[in-house]
Amino acid sequence: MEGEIRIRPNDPALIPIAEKVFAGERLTFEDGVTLFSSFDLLTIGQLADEVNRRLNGGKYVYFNQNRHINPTNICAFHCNFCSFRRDPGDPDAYIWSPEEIVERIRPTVTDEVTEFHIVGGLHPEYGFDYYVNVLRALRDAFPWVQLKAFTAVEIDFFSQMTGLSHEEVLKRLIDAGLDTMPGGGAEIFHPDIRRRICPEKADADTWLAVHRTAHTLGLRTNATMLYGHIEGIEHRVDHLVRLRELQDETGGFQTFIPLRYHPENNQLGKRATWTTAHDTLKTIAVSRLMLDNFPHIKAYWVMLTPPIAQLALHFGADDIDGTIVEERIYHEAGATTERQLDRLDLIRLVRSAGKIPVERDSLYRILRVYDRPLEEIEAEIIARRKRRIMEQARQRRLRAQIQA
Ligand code: V47
Repeated sequence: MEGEIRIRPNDPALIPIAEKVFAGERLTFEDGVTLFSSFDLLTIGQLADEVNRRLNGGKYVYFNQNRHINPTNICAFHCNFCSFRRDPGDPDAYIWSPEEIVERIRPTVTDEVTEFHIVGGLHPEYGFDYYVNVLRALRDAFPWVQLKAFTAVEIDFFSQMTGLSHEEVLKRLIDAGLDTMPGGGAEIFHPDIRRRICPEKADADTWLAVHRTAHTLGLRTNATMLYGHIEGIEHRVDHLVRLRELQDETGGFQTFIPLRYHPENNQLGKRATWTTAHDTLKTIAVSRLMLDNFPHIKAYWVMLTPPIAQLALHFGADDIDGTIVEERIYHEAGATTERQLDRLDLIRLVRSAGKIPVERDSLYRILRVYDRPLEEIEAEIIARRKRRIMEQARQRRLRAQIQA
């Protein structure tokens, strides 16, 4: 029966919200505040799981074979939550040329990798051409890989650097190979918090305007929220509502990724600490409930840790991101997770959470569904890996023979 409550909340404040969820009604700002204020985590999780079932079937979990690339850590801005940025001249500051990037990553890019995730510092002196050339070099060297590159903050920086409009910057990047945009740089939209954690960064209206323009040009993009530092519940809900409004307008967002604040080696860490697993699961679930028009919610395993990412799959998330390879931003800020997982690790992680892994590309086109017995999948992937290693060895022998 429509509107019937099929669960029994322990927190009575959640009863009207549960009614709305089962009736398929949109939740309000006040509902969001009530959800974040409640400690009835299991009810909130069940409601989010119900919405995920409705939107995504509930049985399947997406992942991809991707590779993160951070072309430079030199950054003109000084966001106080960032442990990754460096000033020019710092001993461990770096900037890789487009050719260097291609050579660095070549050994890890198999024909199964489908996405490069490219974000980095806003270099004060390298021009826009450098960033365009990074995309061109990657597109030329690995034409089968989709390029998910540059946050709205980077797009706005390129626009300021060149005097070009956001639209023109995006068009030039699309021409160089840009396929989709990541969701970074959103942090917390509310000005009371934004000016305290990233005063130099594009403001909320600008971040949203860049995504609106990208959607108008046909790009699909993601969105994030940096939570668990000095923001309050109202700031989180305000953030989610603003994203929902833009999605109503354009429909261009694919995935929302709540980013758990990591407090090590950054200024903000003097005032904020690690948030709890309870808060993380609640944030995933409330995001699923508030963002009723977002197709996917991502439990970014490198940030949550694999065990919490597994739990998140029962709290509304339907994506765990990908193989990553060489994560830097979170490891500078205290992440203790692996820097990468291979395809088999991700499949095992999803299967042992009772879900079916689905390998996707950047646009959520389905490439493979791993629903056969796990032993069969393991045997096939291991055999494929052996064949690849043997072929690489054969190539090395032949090259040596020719050069001798
Ligand atoms: O915008 C920086 C965040 C973001 C810290 O679109 C931090 O699929 C926590 O946006 N603690 C970049 N977070 C990463 C990002 C992302 C990640 C995974 C997938 C996708 C996607 C996007 O990282 C930044 C900032 O919000 N960040 N420092 C920190 N100390």
